[in-house]
Amino acid sequence: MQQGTTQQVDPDAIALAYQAAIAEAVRRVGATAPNPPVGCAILDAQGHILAVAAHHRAGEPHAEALALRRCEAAGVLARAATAVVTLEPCNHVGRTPPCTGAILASPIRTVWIGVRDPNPRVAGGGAGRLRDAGLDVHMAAPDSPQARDCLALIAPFASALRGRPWVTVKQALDFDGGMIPPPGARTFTSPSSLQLAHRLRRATDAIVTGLGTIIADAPEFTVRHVADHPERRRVIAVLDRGDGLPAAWRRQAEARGFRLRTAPDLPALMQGLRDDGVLWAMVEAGPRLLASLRRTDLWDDWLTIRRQPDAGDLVSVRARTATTPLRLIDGIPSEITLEQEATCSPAS
Ligand code: AOF
Ligand code: ZN
Repeated sequence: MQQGTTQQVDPDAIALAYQAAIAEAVRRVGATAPNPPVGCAILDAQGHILAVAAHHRAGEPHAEALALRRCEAAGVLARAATAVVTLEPCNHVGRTPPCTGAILASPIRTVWIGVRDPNPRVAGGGAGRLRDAGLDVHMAAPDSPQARDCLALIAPFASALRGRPWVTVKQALDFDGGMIPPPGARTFTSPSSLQLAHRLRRATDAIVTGLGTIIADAPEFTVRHVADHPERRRVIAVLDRGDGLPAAWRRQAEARGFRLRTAPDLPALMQGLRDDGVLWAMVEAGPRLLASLRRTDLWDDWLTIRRQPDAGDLVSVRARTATTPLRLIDGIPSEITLEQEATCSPAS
């Protein structure tokens, strides 16, 4: 091996590096589509973190390339020994050069990978290429919390590759189970639930709704209660069997930076979202659309915000798998009910 003996870095240092890389990637969830959010930490031979970076948006440097650039800018590139990445480094020329090349051109000799890239254009290539070049390449243990979070980070990306975006339903209920806010009120949820709803909008690439909701509420669908990603252009997909989208509302939505898409049924709508490069879509709709969606397998998690009679809201999540990206969002309860126990293994 070029750098003499490979140093074994303390497992705690690797776990901390994963944590830092995951946290950095989480900050970019909702900004990277059609690319996945990816984070990378670079360590010295003692396991100290030299730099952490995440992919910002499609067309900009990948996490590994940016982390290496930060090492260089800080004058510590010569000390770079280990890279910890949430996703297998790419081995292809896409919008940017391959990260395997950038790693091989650096002093890094050990690479820890959270999860393999499900992208068929690059799958398997990165880890293999690094191994062939003599690097020490490790995968996070499939049952580790690191692997689970790294899988959660790319769950929407992997879902889109399989054919439709990741779909999270957000439903607000009054304490008696009703969905309609009291007269005169646009919403009946507390400030903390409103913040959560806007954090979810920030993390997702599209909002799915029905024509009935547009006509009844003329919703804005913007991110207001938390800071949004700069220059983010999201999709609003409206289930509309006719041609009923009010022209004025459409104009206003487009003026707010949204791309509008309509479809006559849910499968066509999902196909359209996939064509738009949407990774993660959130459903904010009325009882009719939610009832028909509930009967399909076109959703992944169902988040309920239930107002309590004595102030405060109760947030609960039903998910189809434990690797739901919701677990990465601040304010989501750590207790997530699984719809199907069989799919709860992070390796599945
Ligand atoms: C990212 N960011 O940090 C990593 C990715 O078209 P490109 O060149 O941006 O390549 C996108 C693909 O690269 C993406 O689909 C994924 O498979 C792989 N890894 N992508 O956007 C990153 N490491
Ligand atoms: Zn890359």
